[in-house]
Amino acid sequence: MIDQPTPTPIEPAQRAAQLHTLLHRYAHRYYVLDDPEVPDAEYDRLFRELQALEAAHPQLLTADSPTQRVGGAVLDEFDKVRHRIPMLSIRTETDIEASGAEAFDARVRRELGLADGDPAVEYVAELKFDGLAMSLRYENGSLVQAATRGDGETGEDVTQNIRTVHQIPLRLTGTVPPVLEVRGEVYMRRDHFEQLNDKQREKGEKTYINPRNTAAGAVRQLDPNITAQRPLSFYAYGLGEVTPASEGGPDFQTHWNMLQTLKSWGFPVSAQTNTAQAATDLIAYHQRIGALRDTLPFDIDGVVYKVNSLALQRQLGFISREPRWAVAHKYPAQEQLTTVLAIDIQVGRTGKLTPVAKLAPVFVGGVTVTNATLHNEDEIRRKDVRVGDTVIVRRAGDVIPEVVGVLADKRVVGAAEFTMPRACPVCGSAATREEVNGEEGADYRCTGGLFCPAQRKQAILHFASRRAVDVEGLGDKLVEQLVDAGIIKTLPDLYRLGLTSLAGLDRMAEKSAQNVLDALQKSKQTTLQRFLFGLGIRHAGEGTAKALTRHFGNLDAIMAASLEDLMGVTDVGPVVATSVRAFFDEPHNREVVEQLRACGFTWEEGEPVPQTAKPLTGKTFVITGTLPTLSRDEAKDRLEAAGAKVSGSVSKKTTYLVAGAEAGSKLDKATELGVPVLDEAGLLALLPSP
Ligand code: I6G
Repeated sequence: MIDQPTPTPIEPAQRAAQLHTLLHRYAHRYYVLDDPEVPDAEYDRLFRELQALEAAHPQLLTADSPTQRVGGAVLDEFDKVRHRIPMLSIRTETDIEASGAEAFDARVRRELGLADGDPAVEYVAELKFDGLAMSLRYENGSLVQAATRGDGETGEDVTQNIRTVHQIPLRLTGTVPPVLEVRGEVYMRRDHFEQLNDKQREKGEKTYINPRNTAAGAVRQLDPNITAQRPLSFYAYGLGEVTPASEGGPDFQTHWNMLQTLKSWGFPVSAQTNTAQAATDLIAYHQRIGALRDTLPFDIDGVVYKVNSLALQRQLGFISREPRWAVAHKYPAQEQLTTVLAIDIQVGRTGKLTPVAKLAPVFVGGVTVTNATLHNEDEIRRKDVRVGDTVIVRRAGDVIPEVVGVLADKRVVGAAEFTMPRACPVCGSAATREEVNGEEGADYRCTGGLFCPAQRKQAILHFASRRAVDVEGLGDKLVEQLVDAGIIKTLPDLYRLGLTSLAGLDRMAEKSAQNVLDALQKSKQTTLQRFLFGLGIRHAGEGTAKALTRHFGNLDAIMAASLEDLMGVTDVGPVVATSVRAFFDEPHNREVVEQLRACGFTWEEGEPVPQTAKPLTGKTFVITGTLPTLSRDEAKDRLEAAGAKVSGSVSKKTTYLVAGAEAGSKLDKATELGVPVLDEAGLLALLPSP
């Protein structure tokens, strides 16, 4: 028998060291470079292995272990930290035009004694993230302390909290000086901020005002477990105390070179950092970043220019604690304070009521803002916005201005809580809160769909559409003209149009006008189902119109049906039934229906059709792609006539997918869910002959 060498079991300490290296590297690739090297599951597996190892051998647990990013004890207060090198502030150039950059370059050149003919000064241009300044101290490559700026001399020790920020390395890579203080900005990305606010909304809790305040609040949490739940980011832009070159520390010649080295040690450095020659390059940078500003994943309030040569920086020195070699060149503020003068309600084309704050005019995001959306009743409640309040209004890019928060301590005594009106401010019809998927939705809607001037164009176009009463040639341009010119106010006015008023419209020849009148005349011979569908009752599509027609037989019976009666109709649930009832409860709508009837609409009214068993009752079909002979509408009509339900999306409840040529994702979904797929021949085999 041959002696097999047994593999020597790896020492726990050695394995822990291996795991540290791997996990630090993977985390750096994931969080800093945004370029993951291994799947999350692999990271988690190694992480758990290290946790188990540290639990079994507590002596292996070090402060810079990748496992030490979460939680920690709740503090009573933060310890004070005296900055060995003060944390300076940076001069702000308030002139946001190109002249701001020119003035800085001119100042630098003057201070350096450069004449007009002397060479250009080289700068580094960087983003000024809207966050809070942080000083990170590393000793022998491990993070030992994180401190806020405070007054620049003394800050607060927030190490526990900062450990939870994944972009901040707990241990550095490469050869690093024994003492290294790195300065930079902790901030929150906008998408992370929105996700945090989505969670707040789901919990029905107050939303945060902006990423900057949220990041600042998270850093100053006494409970690090709370900080750990706030996704913070970091970027490095400078140095504090560093082992001097004479004692083996780095000997940087330029700011640019220093930033590249910080990057190689594991710090996130903004990819938008550039070198720049003279004022022309600075101006171009300010303009380029200004144009990009709204597409960046984080807020910036300006850019920063720094003289690149560290020798020149030393020569320039400081003035009243601000470096002469750097300046922040701002952009227009995206948030401002103003007061709420009133809360108005706007009614959209579909009847949605949107509360809008009328504001004392304020210059924000480059324009004067007087209105800001408040979205809906819940949002107003969450933010507790009241008339008279001082609010923060935000306008970024082309996004509609928004009230992001209220300064509660500035509220005037007696300011009343806002309540949504229960009547449409445009037409006086009842406004009701919608249901969405059986739950209370956030929006109120005007129920006077046919009558409400705000919904007029939409209502007319829908009524005239092909699957409703089908008025050929009545498109949106014509409806727009007719309504804007005040020729028609309500739907029945359409049927009172004369040739003269129509032919008098822009670009309307007499022949075309006559065609429209003929089409209007023709549309009056219709079916009850089409007429009912054309009324545009919310949630009542063609399927509902068909079911109601079949069940009740005539319009009067439908208009008179109680909620219970309506819910007794096949495929009519509480949402649809409530909506139909609310529609016919609104006197304005009944009036319009009566007027339309008086215009001469005719259809065969009959006795309610007894619900006989149909061959495809209870089966749900989805149609996708192009069928060889049947149009999509024909297939739908024939399926429905056979008792089937035709749905728009594939789910586990779908009985068959009918797929024609160029069937796309619906076919993939059906295959994935194991839903049987039919071609046109298969469909025809299931249908009774027409
Ligand atoms: O507050 C700051 C933001 C950005 C800075 C800064 C910076 O560079 C990109 N640089 C310095 C030197 C200082 N504050 C003091």
